[in-house]
Amino acid sequence: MSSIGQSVEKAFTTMTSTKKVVDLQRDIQKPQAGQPRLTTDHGVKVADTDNWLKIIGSETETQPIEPKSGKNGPSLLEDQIGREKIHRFDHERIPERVVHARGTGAHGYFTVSSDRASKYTFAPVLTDSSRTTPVFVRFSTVQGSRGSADTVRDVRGFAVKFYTEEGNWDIVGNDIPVFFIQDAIKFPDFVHAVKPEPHNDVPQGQSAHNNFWDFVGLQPESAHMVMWVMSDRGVPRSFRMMQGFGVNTFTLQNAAGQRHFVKFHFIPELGVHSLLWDEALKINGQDPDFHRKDLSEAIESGAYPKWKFAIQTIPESREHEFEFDILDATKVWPQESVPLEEIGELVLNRVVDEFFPETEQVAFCTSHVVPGIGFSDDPLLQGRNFSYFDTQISRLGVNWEELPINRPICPVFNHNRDGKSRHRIVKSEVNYWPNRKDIGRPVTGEEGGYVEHAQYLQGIKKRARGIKFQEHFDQAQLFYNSLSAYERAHLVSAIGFELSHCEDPVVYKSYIDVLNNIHFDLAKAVAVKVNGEVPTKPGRENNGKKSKGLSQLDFLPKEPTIVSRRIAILISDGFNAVEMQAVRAALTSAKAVCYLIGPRRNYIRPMAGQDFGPGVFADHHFDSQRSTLFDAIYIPSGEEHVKTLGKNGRVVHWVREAFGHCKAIAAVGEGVGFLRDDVRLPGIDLFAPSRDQDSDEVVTSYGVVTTGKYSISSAVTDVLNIA
Ligand code: HDD
Repeated sequence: MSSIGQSVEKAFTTMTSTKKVVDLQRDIQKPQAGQPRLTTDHGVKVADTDNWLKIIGSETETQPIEPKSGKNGPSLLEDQIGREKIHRFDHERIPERVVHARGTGAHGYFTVSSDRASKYTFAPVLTDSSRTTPVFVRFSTVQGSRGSADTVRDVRGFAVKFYTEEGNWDIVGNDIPVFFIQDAIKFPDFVHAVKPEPHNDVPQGQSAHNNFWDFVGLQPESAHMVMWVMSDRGVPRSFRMMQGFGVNTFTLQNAAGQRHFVKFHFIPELGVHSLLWDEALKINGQDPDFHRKDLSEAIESGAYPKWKFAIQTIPESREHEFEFDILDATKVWPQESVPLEEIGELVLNRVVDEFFPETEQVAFCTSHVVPGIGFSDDPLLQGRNFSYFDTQISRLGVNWEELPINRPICPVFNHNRDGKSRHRIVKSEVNYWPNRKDIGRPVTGEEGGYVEHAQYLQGIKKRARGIKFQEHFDQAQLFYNSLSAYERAHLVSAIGFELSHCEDPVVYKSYIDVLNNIHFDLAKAVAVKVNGEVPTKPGRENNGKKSKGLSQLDFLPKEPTIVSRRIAILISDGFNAVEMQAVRAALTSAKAVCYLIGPRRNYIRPMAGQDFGPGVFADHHFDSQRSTLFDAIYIPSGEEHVKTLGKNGRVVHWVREAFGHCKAIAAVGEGVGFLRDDVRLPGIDLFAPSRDQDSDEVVTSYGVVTTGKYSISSAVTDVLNIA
């Protein structure tokens, strides 16, 4: 490798290296071609991995036994090498996660950007700006199994493991700030209802079925969360373009011993964006790994996903000032009364080396907190604190925290012993406390030991929920009222789609009553679609309240950006390669990712007079990709090329479909004519030519259809102007 290459590699390694990444190196094998050679698990070199040890027989006793001509005889149980290979294979699968089975993960780091949090906590991970805390983040869907598709309508998991100097801290959150249920004891019922139905194991990766809607109809505390998941939040464009929420109420404790309730927020730098439902449905078939590929492509191209980390805090003394219970996970804390304070930044900058040992074996626990961070009496959180550790034992074994991806970067020592697959070897005569040797002594709070906040409690022991936990529709209304007109329209279509997939009239008819408690118009619109009973008056009065931070429009990036957006450039023989290169360079320098799509994956010949050797190589052909996999399209000029495009039904469909999905479509020169005459986009003025300011003469001829995703459209327009 050249010295420039080496220094680039070194810089890249340093940038993407954290203490955790270094820690993982202890367990990483980096095989080179030819080395190491094949061995068994017990280290014996293997001479033949293709043939089971067997009897190769001869036809007669006298005939010589030639391996190549001999007769195949029985395989021998004796073959310890063959047996080991099959044993290991037979046990490759571990139980998939009971929920959130499908996911993908990446490494990164967390830094503190302001000292605001020191008012609330003494945890250095949130207050020490000189620290870089390594993290591992796993994104997931909830309902589908490991092999399901990425772009289903579902909640997305957003689980973050902070490897702090004081131990691991896990935020096991979602991309939606509220939850379906209030009390952990309802979780098995909820999960059974949303998962495939028990009699036929249908459907996969969907909530569009009788049992889910039956359950949520009968459990009205879910109404608020159902609104969120049926909104565009349920179909994110990318894991990198969604928010993350800790959902539950935690607590922070400061150096003076004061306690605040806290909610955690991650806000994506690229803004919050979603797919259209039609796109999501098609991508499910076209590329079921769309989201996981998107994450690794972005990281590998250096477009590191980033989130601002913010907190909302409420002092203990104000706990009961709100009309909702601040420990109820079906409620948001409206930003108007509890503002967000930005305190840090999360960056993902390294893909995993191997999926199973890292992404599949990573295991999170809400109970994993570090000094300065604690729990609240949120009944959902209390149950979660039991459930996660328990599930890791059945999935990974009791020593799961010794696995490389899960082990902390700080020293670990205690008197826990034995169990399946114990790795650590402790050389000591004592494994209990107190002991005569003073080994494994507990640590005081002053020395950094975890000390629970002392809390005064009085009450009766009872199976019940607090009084404010009885209200279920106020915030469902708040959410619906806060959406823009197009977001509401999408919500109506989504619920309409789902309820239409429920065959039992009891289910879809009764859910209309729930909707009518949220909004009269919503209930009527859905009822008409799904053959429900159209209500004649609202189920309850609308509170008319709105809040910021609920509509996705509140999370557009500060400046329009096309960073990491996928742009398809449609070309065929005779295209203007010089112009294409200029536009592509401008798009690429704005950090978009361009793909050339042509009639074949091979060299495509430019127009006469342009010397590009054998041509320009197309990354894909028109049939191997679909418009749904891209954010924008650009069609260069070139008479012959445009004629060919116009005769190709697939290409015409490409552009019409992209237009239908409100994508930016840019064309130059004859490309504009193609849009006008062959694609025939309705109602669009394709002639927005630039005019010379003095002479008013047309100086360029390009058309940009700016119908939808503003960030792409405006940026593409800018870029074309530059080009
Ligand atoms: Fe959970 C996994 C998020 C309620 C029990 N949950 C899991 C994951 C996420 C969440 C992101 C995947 C973690 C990973 O990537 O490995 N869960 C939530 C949120 C909840 C929530 C945001 C509500 C605030 N969960 C919840 C309850 C219970 C569980 C109430 C049980 C009482 N969750 C589990 C689990 C899982 C899990 C069964 C399956 C795999 C795992 O834990 O590690 O224990």
